[in-house]
Amino acid sequence: MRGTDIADKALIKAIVAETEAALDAGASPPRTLFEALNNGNPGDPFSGFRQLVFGGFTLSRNLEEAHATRFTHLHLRMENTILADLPGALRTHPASPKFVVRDLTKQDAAVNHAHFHSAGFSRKLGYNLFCAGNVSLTDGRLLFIGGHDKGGNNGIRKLNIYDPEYGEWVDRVQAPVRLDYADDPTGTRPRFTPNCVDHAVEAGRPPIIDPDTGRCNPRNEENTDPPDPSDMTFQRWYPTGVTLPDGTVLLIGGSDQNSELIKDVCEDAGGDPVECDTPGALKVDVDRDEVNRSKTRPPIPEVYFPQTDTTTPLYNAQKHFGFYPHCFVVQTGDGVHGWGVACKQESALTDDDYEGDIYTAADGTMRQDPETLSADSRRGYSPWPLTGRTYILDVIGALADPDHAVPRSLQESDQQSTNHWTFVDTAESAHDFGAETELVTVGADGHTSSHLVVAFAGENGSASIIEQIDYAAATPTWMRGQDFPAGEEHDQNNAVTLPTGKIIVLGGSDSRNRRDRFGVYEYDPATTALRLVANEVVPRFDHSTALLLPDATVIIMGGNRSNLMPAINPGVQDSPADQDLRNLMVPNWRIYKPAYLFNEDGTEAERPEIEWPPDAIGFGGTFDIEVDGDGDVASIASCVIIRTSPVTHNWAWGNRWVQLPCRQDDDTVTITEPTHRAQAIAGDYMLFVVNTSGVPSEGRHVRLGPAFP
Ligand SMILES: [Cu+2]
Repeated sequence: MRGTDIADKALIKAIVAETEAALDAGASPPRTLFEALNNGNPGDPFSGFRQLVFGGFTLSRNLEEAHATRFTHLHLRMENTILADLPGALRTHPASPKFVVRDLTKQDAAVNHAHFHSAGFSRKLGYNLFCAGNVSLTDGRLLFIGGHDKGGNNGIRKLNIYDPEYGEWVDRVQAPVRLDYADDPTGTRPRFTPNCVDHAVEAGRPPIIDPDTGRCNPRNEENTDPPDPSDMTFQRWYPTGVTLPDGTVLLIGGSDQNSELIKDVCEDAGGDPVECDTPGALKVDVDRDEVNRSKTRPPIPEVYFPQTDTTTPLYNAQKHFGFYPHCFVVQTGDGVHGWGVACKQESALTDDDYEGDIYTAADGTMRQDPETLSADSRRGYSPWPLTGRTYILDVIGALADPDHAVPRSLQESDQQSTNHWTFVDTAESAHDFGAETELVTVGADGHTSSHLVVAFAGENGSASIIEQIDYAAATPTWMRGQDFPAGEEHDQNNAVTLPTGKIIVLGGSDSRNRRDRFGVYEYDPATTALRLVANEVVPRFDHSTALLLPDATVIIMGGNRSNLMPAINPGVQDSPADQDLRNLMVPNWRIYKPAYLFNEDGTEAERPEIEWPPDAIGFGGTFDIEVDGDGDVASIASCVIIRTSPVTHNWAWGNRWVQLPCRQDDDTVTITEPTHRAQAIAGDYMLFVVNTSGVPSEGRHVRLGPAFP
């Protein structure tokens, strides 16, 4: 959630106007909107905008970096959580379409502005979804798992749900710090607020008020993440969600931090270090060692039940994963209960590491051993090395155990806390922060003939290798595909499975050497060959997103905004002139049109057309569609359904490609529905047919269900 989601827009406008006036007057103004909004008195926790909105905690600079540019005013009308109507939102200026970011003007932005709608706080969202888990439920609603409400690795317990049918977020309790802000946006009233007291009375506990400010103490999680019945037991940032064949959702992994352990670092007016409770002391930083030591990874999975809006932990199925463990529902048997969840990226901790005081899972006050941390630290916010070790979790078995919700700590050697996982194989790399995608093929006999998961490079391990595994094989084993070329190391990339079953990999970076990746690659899981098919011009890595659109093109969006303009001198700190150039950055989307949309002479290929698709399809039967087009164009070679689900952080969460058996009789194509609920998870899908020349139709929406047998 950006400040504009929850703050008084008039206040931001005033600050921006002041900044622009200062720029016009040739003064030395704050360089960025971020600075303009944060130039309050550092000794006064409520003098800056950031403190007002986020309760005194900082967010990382590059995520908020935006300049008071010509786009600012258009921006201000919009919340950070938006709904875009396609294709209007993709429209470019008809008289002068532009393809270079720095040429764009306010007029270009105005062409499609009306097709973007605020969908954040004004639609009842009350929490920060920054790096939450993202999945679609079987009824088409979107589930956002956890998120972030401060700095560091702090997670939240919230499960926020967006209902596209009503265009609204499901009711959740409002945070006392947000209520404080709404009462007094500028923090100028006498320093007392009733919100903490009211909330505490409701919850039957003493109010938690910051003695210095008289406001709700923003470091206390009761004030930033107040309890809701749907909450997870554990706070999570970067957790994974997996929608299961029965419509429930597995919640796993993620990060948290005990912010009450964080100590401020203060100086006096002369710049000398002093205790922070000294009169006149200025807060200059926080104690970084304490911050690192307070980072945790909840090893306990949970299950969310949408029908009751409740969650239960699985203390009997613990495993220590990284950020966003990549997990997929796989079939393990023939019956309705014959499925499990395959997860990779187990941490490299050993049994010895679990002894002592790494964490006490039972009460949630987990704390990393400082020696383990310093020895294994790879990067500031994700300090554990990860592995390619891959397991399948029997969720039904874990839930059936009456002890599953009884708190207990994780000990690797304690069978009671680590049950229900079956080891599969070890991939060479963990492929964390590498793209990963899955392809299921249903055979003519209704059985799964292959269930491929393909992993594209990533951070822990080699940043060049592609690996794939077939969960339909008798003994699923990771095997190597073609590597990315030398000098093209990849992480933070995006992968999109096309209707043809080939995978487009684009964006990404070599984050170890800070080099952006511009190649667009096509990977064929049938041959494991990789080839370069296009070159991008806009760098996209962390937080970028790529998604298949219904017209069978690929949209690529976002990315850390300070990187939308390439570094002028890679590896060198920006000069003021470079910074000015980078300040021209604007958020932009681009479309990749795969070669199947064109004939060899560059003209547009004629495409088969699906007519009369059903609204809903089920399991175990067949359904008919009509296909329009002449001759070869309408000769259908394959039929696929692709689940539509959120995409973020190099991962197409449950965005599953499923090829179904189909046969053609003139214009009618009869398609066999999936047999098992683990072959295709219930929910919204795009239905495509691909002709014998490899040209796909446009996708048509079908709803697969019901989730429950
Ligand atoms: Cu993130």
